[in-house]
Amino acid sequence: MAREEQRALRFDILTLFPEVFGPFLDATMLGIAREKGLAEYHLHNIRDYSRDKHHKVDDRPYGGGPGMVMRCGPVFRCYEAVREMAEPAGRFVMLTPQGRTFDQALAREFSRSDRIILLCGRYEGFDERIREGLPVEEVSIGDFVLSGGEAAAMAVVDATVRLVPGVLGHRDAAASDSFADGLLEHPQYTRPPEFRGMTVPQVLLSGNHAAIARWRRAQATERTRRRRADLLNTQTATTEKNDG
Ligand code: 6GU
Repeated sequence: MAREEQRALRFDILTLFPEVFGPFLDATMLGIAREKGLAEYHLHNIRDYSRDKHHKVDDRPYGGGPGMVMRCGPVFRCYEAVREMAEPAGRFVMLTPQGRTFDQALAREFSRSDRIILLCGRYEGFDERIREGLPVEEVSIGDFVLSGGEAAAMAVVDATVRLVPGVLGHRDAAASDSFADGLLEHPQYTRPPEFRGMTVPQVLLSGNHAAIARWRRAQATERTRRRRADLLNTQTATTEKNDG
């Protein structure tokens, strides 16, 4: 399970648009994670697994209605071929607005696994037998509709890889993130100390580390209470569960 010897976290991305991932995976943190040997990204074009003479991967829905539905054949064959390319099986995640909402806790879980296979859909949806016949976990990135799973897959890969130990430069950078402790992040400032009449809170310039820590905690709590009171309630619920 754990990557004791720091084996790379392997992503396999099943998509009709592999070309849209290139620059995203090459640039910045994700590219650095790959260079450090901490993550691998393998792109697979579902269309390559179509046996149709026109490489069709979608068709009209039985019963009528608008839009097109992703066909079973190409998705099953693509998954099965990719599954056999490496061990272990890992987790197989279907990106769909019907899934469980992705959050920091799930990102942390994913970052501890060895392998994640991501299935991106297009069109109006997947033939239901893909859900029935393959071991999918359905994941959504929020209550809105994207025209395809690719942008959602990028969000999942980014949120996951930055939690893999060794990816971020500063050892504690991920620990101080919004959501890491169930709170939004406190306000941050950098030079100059005054900009267009706006100043930096005096405590941050004081060098008093205990006072700074108290100020940040209070700011994070207040900001969370005002903007996302639901997060505070969740934290209380978790504490209560752990206590009893
Ligand atoms: Cl994972 N896919 C699509 N198509 N739309 C979404 C989504 C996923 N998450 C939120 N909206």
